[in-house]
Order: sequence, then structure tokens, then C-alpha cells
Amino acid sequence: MNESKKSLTAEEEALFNKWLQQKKDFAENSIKECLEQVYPEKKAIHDVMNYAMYNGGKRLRPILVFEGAEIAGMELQKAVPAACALEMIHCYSLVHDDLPAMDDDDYRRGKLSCHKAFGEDMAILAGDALLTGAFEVLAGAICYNDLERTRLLRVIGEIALAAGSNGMISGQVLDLKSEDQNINQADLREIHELKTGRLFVASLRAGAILGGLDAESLEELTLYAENFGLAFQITDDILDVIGNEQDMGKPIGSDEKSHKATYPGLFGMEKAQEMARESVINCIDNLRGFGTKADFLRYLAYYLLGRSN
Ligand code: GRG
Repeated sequence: MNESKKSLTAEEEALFNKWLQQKKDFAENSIKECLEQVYPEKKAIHDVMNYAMYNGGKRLRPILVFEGAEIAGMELQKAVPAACALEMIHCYSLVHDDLPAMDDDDYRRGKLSCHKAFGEDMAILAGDALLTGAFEVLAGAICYNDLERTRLLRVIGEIALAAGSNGMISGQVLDLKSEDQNINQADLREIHELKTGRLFVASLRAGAILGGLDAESLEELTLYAENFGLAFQITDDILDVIGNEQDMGKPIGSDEKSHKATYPGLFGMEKAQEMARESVINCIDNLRGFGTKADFLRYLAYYLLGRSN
């Protein structure tokens, strides 16, 4: 794929959608198998965790883990624990984010949010169990040799950092505190970099680190993922204004309702769309050294501009 392209043709888009579906199916099946192994004995809380895990997510984070692993030349099966763990952390964050004490959302992915379906107590506990379980899954990665175990330790550290009080949690704190406040572009960038960006970065890096990718290429993938997170968030803000409720699986206009600062709110819709395009171009610029093996990542960045959910 040519780096200087500005958008995909209809034919490329159709091909990419098939490719994306295959990757999503692979991620979903891998996660299911992994969780069935970790939790062979069924407890009541597993129904709530399963509701949070299997309700139509796009699986972008596990897909990024597998892409990182593939680019590094690693057998995909060995990236399953990291892929599963990152999706568990993502799903926990959505369950807790929807709670009345946070964003108070009744719908997620077109279904009742977890606390609406099972009650607040169960939703809190399922979120806690998903977060703890992510590290249980990572610690149980028994298929690794000594070198891979050393890399796994680094990955566990990076995932913890991305999800914890120096990463996603701080992003959520800043986000909640920013409601009704006049915040500037730098503040907004920081909120989203922490809240949304860090998990994307940790995902792509996890696969690449496990596969032993060299430091320079890892840095380039990191820059791709940082710009991917920014483009994802700008398009998320745009969809909250002009998206379709059915596609989004939740009411639109929630950012405005909760007086949150957004890219379209701060810069206007046209400029926000231009900023999303710029971040996608920046994503792709960082893949120059990877040749055709990064084609999926290139297409995935373009996909953000046309996504409907
Ligand atoms: C720890 C409570 C707590 C929150 C962490 C990530 C986060 C902060 C909250 C999630 C809220 C949110 C809607 C953030 C905007 C960006 C985002 C992560 C959207 C959802 O991600 P997708 O579109 O979700 O990848 P799917 O449903 O496809 O898995």
C-alpha cells in the first residue's frame, strides 16, 4: 500500500472489511478459548463478566496485539494471553464507566449496560474481576520459554502502567473533573492520551515486545499507536455528534449532555474532521520502514475515518 494515499477506494474498503472481520473472529475465538481455560468452573459472577465481554465489541485492542506479534514474526497463539488480558481491561473500564457514579449510561453496544442488566453491585464486582482476571491470564501464560517469560514480565509492567493511576485511571479522573470546565487543547489531548490512548499503545507494543521486535521498530509502532489513539478519540467525539444511534448502540449527544469538552466542541466539526485526518496520516507515516507487512495497520488507520461505531 502506498504511504501517500489520502483515502481508500471502494474496492480496497470492501477487501479491508473482510480482512477486519477475519481478524475480529480470530480475536474473539482466542479470547473465548482462553477464558474457558482460565475459568473452567462456572461461578455466578462469570455470567456478568461474560455479558460484559461478549456483547459486540470491535476487539480493536486484541487485534492490535496480534498485529504487533505478527509484525515481530511471532506465532499468534503465543499472543493470546496478552490479547485476552487487554480486552478484559477494556471491558472492565466500559462497565465501570457506565455506572451511575461515572457516566451513568443505560446502554452500551446496543444492549443494556452491565449495571442495568445485573445491578450496580454485580457490575462493580464483574469489573473488578475482569481487571484482576487480566493479570491472572497473563501470569498463567505457560506456553512461553525463558526468553519469552522475560518479555512477558515487561509486557505485564507496561499493561499495568497503561491501565493504572499513571494511565487510564488518571485519564478518567481528569475527564470527570473537566465536566463544566473550560479546558484547552492541551488538557483535552492529555485526557484522551491517558484515558483512551494508553491501552491502544500497550496493545500494539505488547504483541511486538513478546515477539522480540527491535527497539527502533518498536518506537515506530508506538508512534503509530499514539496517533491511532488520537484519531480514534477525535472520531469518537465526532460520532457522538453526527453518529447514528443504532450503529453506535447508545444514545448520541452524551458528551454535550454531560458538558464534556470534545474536539468538535473546541474546534468545530470541520476542523475536528481535519484533525482526525491529520492523525491518520501521522499514523501511516510511522510505518514507512515496515513494507507490506504493516498493510493491515495502514488500512486500520483509514478505517477510523469512516467508522460508524
Ligand atoms: C476505569 C472507570 C474507568 C474508566 C476508564 C476507558 C475509559 C476510562 C472509559 C471508557 C469510556 C469511553 C467511552 C471512552 C471513549 C473511548 C472509548 C474507550 C470508547 C470505546 O472503545 P471501543 O469503541 O469499544 O473500542 P468497543 O465497544 O468496540 O469495545
